[in-house]
Amino acid sequence: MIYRSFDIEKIRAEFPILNREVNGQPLVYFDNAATSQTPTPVIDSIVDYYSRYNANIHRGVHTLSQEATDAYEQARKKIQLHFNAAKSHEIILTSGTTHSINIVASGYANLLKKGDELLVSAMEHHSNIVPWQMLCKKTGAVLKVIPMTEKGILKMDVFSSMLNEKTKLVFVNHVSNALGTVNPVTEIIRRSHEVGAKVLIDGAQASPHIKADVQELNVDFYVTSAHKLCGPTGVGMLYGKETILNELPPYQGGGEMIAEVTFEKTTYAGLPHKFEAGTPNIAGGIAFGAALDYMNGIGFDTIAAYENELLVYGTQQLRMIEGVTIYGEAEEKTAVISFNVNGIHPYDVGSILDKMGIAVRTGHHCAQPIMDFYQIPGTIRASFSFYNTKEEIDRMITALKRAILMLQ
Ligand code: C6P
Repeated sequence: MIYRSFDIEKIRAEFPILNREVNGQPLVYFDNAATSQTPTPVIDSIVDYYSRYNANIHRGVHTLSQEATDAYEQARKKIQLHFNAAKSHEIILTSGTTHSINIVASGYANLLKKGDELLVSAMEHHSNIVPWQMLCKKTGAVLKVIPMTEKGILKMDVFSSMLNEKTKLVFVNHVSNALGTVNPVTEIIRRSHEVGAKVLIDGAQASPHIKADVQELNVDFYVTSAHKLCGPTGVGMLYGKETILNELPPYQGGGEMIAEVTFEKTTYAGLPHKFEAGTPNIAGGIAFGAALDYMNGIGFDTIAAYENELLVYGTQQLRMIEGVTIYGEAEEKTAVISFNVNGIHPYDVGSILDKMGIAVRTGHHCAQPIMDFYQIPGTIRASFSFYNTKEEIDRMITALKRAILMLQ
């Protein structure tokens, strides 16, 4: 099938894992929101690094070290250009979204006081809740929750009424991992800045679908993980405005992050190294850059349009099955469908689908407050990527119908 400028068969051929069978059936991989699959050019970039120029970076004068340093710094540049950061040193390479958020949360430990207010949305991943709770414990600041509607849409009028001169930080995901809702982040950032609050946007679920422009958003911090967008696990980024990152203390001490060390005192390196203690995931960083090249080669507009067709089709097909409830009905959604079938535990459905070669995620998706909101133990989550097809959705629907017959 040819889809506009993109040839789905050619794209699928670039993902070796899509050729495998699971439980005797061709794999249908619908767990892309947990981690995406890896195309050959990204795998090759890792093999190439370990085969030709594996060496530590920023340390050696020898050729291998310089080649590795150049490739790593080139990857940082690619990430900078992709997210349109003003400067490459505003991109801190981390081990992923969770690490990135913890750097910021721990950085504010001495910058907040008792009674300061932090706002978090009702639809956050635990990574964007727990570090702030820990920060509140240390500082006496108070965590307040921006509520959402039954459809999984943030109540923006309530949000506005919560903002005041005590609000210091606001954290919201660009896209909810459990509901697929695309949040109005431009508006959230604008309104937060009016009261002088800084904003961190968790872009982990947006990055595979939406090309965020951090300067246009005027966001203070933007974070993501490479493994959500065809890159490897164990690497991600923290974007922060230079002036704000300069105010935050380092997160960890060690090699790389120093200017000078004596037993009496240490002075720290400038950005980005101040936040990059120790030997990083060098191959991962380089592969992160390769993943962005790969996805930009297809084009984010093309990806989003194709995935939206899958979302619309999958939603229609699921709605035709009696007893299915879909959670997350915002008008603007990425290709994530969270659902349940009357009275059947999501885990049971997920296990039967797996027997038929179909990978979906079941459970609370590290977003327990959302499950509490709907008073459910969890959901079945099918999350699509640009390498999935409508035929695969048909297979899931057929398998789901069989699972329902078996379980009801
Ligand atoms: N969500 C999911 O199945 P890490 O683990 O640090 O790469 O990403 C954490 C994270 C943070 N924010 C959001 C919105 C996320 O979706 C995730 C990861 C996966 O939904 C694994 S729990």
